[in-house]
Amino acid sequence: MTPDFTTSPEVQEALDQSRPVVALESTIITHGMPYPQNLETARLVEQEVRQSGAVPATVAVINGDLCVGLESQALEALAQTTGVAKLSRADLAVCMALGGTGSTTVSATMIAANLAGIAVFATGGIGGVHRGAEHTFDISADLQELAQTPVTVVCAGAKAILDLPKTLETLETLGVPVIAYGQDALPAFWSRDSGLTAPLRLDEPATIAASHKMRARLGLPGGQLIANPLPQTDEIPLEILAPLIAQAHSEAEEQDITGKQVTPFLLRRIYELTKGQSLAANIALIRNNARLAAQIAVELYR
Ligand code: PSU
Ligand code: MN
Repeated sequence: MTPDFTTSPEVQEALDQSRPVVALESTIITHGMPYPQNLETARLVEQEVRQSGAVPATVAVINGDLCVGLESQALEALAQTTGVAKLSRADLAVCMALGGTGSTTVSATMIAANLAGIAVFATGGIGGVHRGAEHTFDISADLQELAQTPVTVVCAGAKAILDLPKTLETLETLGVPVIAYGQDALPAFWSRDSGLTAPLRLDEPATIAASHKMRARLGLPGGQLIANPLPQTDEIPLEILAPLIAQAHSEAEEQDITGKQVTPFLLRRIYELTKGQSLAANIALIRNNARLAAQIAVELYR
């Protein structure tokens, strides 16, 4: 049985020629940012990957097709469509079987990347253990995926809307290496320092690539999580964010926001409460992650 996915001509050519490719997710486009900044950012991110010597492969399900690499028009249509499904491991196959359209979260993008033979993936922030998870059991499927799918995921740390200590503990239990890039502290998405020390630190794309290969040689099934601090000029210090995050959380609770809606709701409220500053930081960090992911992919093929 052939794997059920479609690669764009550009991505297929790169894979055929063993040239570096970086997978990109699409939930950040449909659920993480407003239009038109989402489309502009998606294009800038693809450009960053190209400028650093790799080919970008944005992943989404379009009319039942699992697309690895989106052509410009498909990307534009996805960015403008509202009410698109947000797909994780659990609902990817149902969406495809019904011929539906959906954006892929970190978990579903990792599945697609692995199917296509893409080893590196850049995103903004991963999902994790939500605050209050001891009551809600809200733990992102992204964590399980990192435990079982061998893709190196570059993010800016976990979002400060999550419970970061519980997220780290869970990743340790699952055997996922959490590697801060170029510093000891675990970055927290909009801030460079979460106040927690990352379990691991690497300073070079080459060593990140080497440890990716070493995991494969050991037969370890899961991926690596690279936490790349955003550029200093774009960061929002935790002291400023903390009260806004607390406010967004109590609003989510009051309004009974649950399940898949939680993350998009919190991101949208923080965007509003920071008067757009969180979006500027989000754009800067995803571009920064795309560059590092491309550098790692280049090293993997060297
Ligand atoms: N980071 C962002 N915006 C997003 C996400 C991450 O800046 O929209 C998405 C990612 O696709 C991630 C998902 O996989 O949120 C996690 O959702 P949940 O917490 O429902 O598992
Ligand atoms: Mn959740």
